[in-house]
Amino acid sequence: MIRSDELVQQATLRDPELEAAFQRDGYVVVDFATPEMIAELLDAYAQFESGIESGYYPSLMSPDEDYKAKTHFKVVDVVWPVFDRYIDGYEPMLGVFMVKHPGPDTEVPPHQDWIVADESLRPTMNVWMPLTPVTAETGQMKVLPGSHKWLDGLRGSPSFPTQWEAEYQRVRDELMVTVPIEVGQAMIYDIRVLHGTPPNLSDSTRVVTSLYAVPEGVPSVHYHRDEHGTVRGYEVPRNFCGTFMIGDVPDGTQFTEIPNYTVDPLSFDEIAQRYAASRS
Ligand SMILES: O=C(O)CCC(=O)C(=O)O
Repeated sequence: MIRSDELVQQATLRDPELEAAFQRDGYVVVDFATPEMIAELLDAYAQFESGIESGYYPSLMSPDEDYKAKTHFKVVDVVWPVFDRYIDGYEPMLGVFMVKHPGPDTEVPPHQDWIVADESLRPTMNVWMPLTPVTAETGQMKVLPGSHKWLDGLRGSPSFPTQWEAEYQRVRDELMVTVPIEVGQAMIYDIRVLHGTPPNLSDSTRVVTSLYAVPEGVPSVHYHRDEHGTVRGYEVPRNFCGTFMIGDVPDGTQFTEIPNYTVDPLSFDEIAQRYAASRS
């Protein structure tokens, strides 16, 4: 028999005030990094060769597994001790650099991150921590507050239909809010919250580090959608993202198959109504 106290959802953020803001918005901005942490990570960024010289890339897009492993371990080493002080009952999953070279084609359009673990009981978390200034010119983070609670659908590779795709420009321009984040701060968020960044229109490269964390002991998963629209879910190793290349079929144990996978698209008005309802 389930006791009523077992049904109370476990808090994600250790601090009750941050937890309340996180439950409402799906993200919080906090003081996070010392100058020494930033210097150590910038040093690693300068030393490790991703093999990618232009555009926008998270480390996991590099074909070099050695680079991805080195980056992961360095980010975990520096960032996890602080992240762990904010979130309760999690373990690190993937550490990356998110690099945005200058260029008008470097927008990261609104998206939710891939499902990497079961989210039915506890969210998967990420910390997004600038190592160089994130400004209006280099492209500030934009989010749709509260959207972690009311957007539906599976998320994986290489691409999945989404409820907002037909309306993403209006959602981005009319509803999403800019989140100022200074070097030394970080945004901690539920990876279901809709987020994205505009292009880097400055003349310098923007470098951010990011660390994903999953509830302790929860298996890693990946959803793949093939060219016929069939979605398959796989249980995969924890370091899956360190070896997987987008376009590949995951090498894991399949646990589900959904032929002709679809989502219910939302009109702009429906999205605006859900957003307004979640704010009231
Ligand atoms: O680094 C960026 O500009 C965007 C990052 C992002 O959207 C993500 O981490 O999912």
